[in-house]
Amino acid sequence: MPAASGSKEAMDVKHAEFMKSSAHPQECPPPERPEYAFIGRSNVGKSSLINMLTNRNSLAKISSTPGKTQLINHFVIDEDREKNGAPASWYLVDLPGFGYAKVSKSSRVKWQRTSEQFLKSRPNLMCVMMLLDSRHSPQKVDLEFMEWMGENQLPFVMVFTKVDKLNLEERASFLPKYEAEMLKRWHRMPPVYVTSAEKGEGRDEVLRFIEQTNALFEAP
Ligand SMILES: Nc1nc2c(ncn2[C@@H]2O[C@H](COP(=O)(O)OP(=O)(O)OP(=O)(O)O)[C@@H](O)[C@H]2O)c(=O)[nH]1
Ligand SMILES: [Mg+2]
Repeated sequence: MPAASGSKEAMDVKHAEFMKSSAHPQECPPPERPEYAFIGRSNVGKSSLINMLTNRNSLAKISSTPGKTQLINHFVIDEDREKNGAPASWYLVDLPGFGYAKVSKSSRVKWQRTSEQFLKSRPNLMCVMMLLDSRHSPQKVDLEFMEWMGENQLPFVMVFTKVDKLNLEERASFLPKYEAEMLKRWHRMPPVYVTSAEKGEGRDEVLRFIEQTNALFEAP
């Protein structure tokens, strides 16, 4: 039987469904599937990336409807899917965007507390997908948040968004620049994915990463 990592063909998403919005980590679905939390500053392109990965036009819109923006939103991907006889479905978690200047300080603090408690409480959290806008130089909030994840031993990968907006020169230089900043704080770079929701770039790579990581999940 081929190993999950042996297939060149990236997994595709057949089915994606909104499951639940939770105000507190305790209200989240039971940790019975591997889980990936998507996080990033407001406007980074999180909804667009989620829609691109799941092939849905407006899946992530649900998360931005008023009232849900401060919540932990669970989507179940490929609920009935199996691979090599084992369940192969997963949870995609859309966490509220952070660093949004227009929200009050108190709701920013609340966001942070909820998201941090959530991330620390999930035994099924396989990886945090840290979204970063490829047009922007490294931002303090992002660097600090990654540092916090490191301190708490939360695995994460960096997902650069909107690369279609870069010209050739920027495209060649944004990653080395970011890397130089990261290496001031880290011994080595986490895995990096370069994406464009507009062009579908990076989709296969991200889905392949998720599929390979799903294979490491041990059900509780
Ligand atoms: N050119 C280009 N534009 C993008 C891409 N991804 C997102 N955008 C645009 O960037 C803006 C923000 O995208 P969203 O997906 O709504 O970002 P978000 O992070 O979900 O934003 P909030 O939910 O408001 O915090 C929109 O105008 C998108 O059309 C991309 O890959 N390429
Ligand atoms: Mg959004």
